[in-house]
Amino acid sequence: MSSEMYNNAKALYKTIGIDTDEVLKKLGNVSISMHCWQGDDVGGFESNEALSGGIQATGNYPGKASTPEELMSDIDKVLSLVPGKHRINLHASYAFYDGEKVSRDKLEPQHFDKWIEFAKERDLGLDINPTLFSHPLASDGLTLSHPDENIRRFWIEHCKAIRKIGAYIGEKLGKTCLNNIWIPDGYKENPADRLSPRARLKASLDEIFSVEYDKKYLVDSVESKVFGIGVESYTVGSHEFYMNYAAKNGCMCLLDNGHYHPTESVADKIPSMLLFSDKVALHVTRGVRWDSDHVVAFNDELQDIAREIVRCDALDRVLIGLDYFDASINRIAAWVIGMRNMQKALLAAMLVPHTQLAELQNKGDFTAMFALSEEYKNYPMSVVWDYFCEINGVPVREAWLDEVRKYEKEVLNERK
Ligand code: RNT
Ligand code: ZN
Repeated sequence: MSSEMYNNAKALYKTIGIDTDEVLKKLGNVSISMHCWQGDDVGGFESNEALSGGIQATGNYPGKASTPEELMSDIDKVLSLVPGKHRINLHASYAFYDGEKVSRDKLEPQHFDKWIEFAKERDLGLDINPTLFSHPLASDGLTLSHPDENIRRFWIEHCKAIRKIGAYIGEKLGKTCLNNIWIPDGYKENPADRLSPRARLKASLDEIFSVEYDKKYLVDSVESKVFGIGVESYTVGSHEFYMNYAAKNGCMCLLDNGHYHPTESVADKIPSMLLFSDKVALHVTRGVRWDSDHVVAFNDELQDIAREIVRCDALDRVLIGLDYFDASINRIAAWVIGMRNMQKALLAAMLVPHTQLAELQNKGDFTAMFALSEEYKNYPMSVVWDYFCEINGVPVREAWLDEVRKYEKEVLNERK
């Protein structure tokens, strides 16, 4: 790409008070937590237990990673096509078992040493999630809220083990690890008692979080949901439940934008959350009808979320992670598309003079506020994006797709 194009765009943005060089520096510092589970349809390394817990990966595109080495190689491919330095989001089910069978409540830090090594070599951060699904003890759709004390205890011990592992990861990497708890618990039919399962979940969380870790190494979030497949009538861990829990107990809320009613806007929730908590975590995804986990597209919803983060000046207070799993297209491409879209949305948000628009709002000049917001949408953001890819040494525009096709031919198609 000619730097002339970039310089022209830079000059144009300067007329509305935006310094594109500064913007690119800022964008280069945003690290996104990339979910490892897009690579193998949330399979994990533990067993061949089918995916359960109200979530489903549909499709059977060839080339799925089925060993840790394959998954790591796929992640490397993705990272070579995405600008910037990022984080990898792991699930407990991606522990290295080395042939032995380790019960989830007995997982130890060393089961993640290979991931730590992987991250260290590449200067990446790591995040972690306990896995409370795809397991015989989660087969009736209840975990931390289970009325059976033994089952509930098993899952409490699992979450405790994962927090210990998260703190270890954070310390080893010298980068804070986010531990996010999501549970599938709920009922297909309207329950006779909505209170007791939530009381049990609350008691479980209290016990899990009773162990304190240095916040430099481990921070915690709790993720709500509105419904899942097979648990349509009642979700124990609802938004209100976790928002109150987080506010009272000093952990973070994690907002997954696929987990709300279709007309509810997660973008709109961000400023409210930020007024009451230091940080908020996100799972950025795309809901389509029953599925909350389609590949992230560059749509209005994504741009609204990015805009809110940027204009709240909260890039260091909003922990951005992706969460989707599509098995119907090349999985590497699915990852790259989502990561690059998230970055493009942040860039688009950074290329708008928010202070100027806010002043117009405060003056009551809604005509100008609206007119200018619409005009700014047509400024040459794509030129700035191309330049960003170029200076970060990753393929510009759709050139990344050829790399994925080559990898598919040479690597993915060779897999059984
Ligand atoms: C499920 C939640 C949860 C999972 C991952 C695999 O609805 O979004 O975050 O997608 O933990
Ligand atoms: Zn999620």
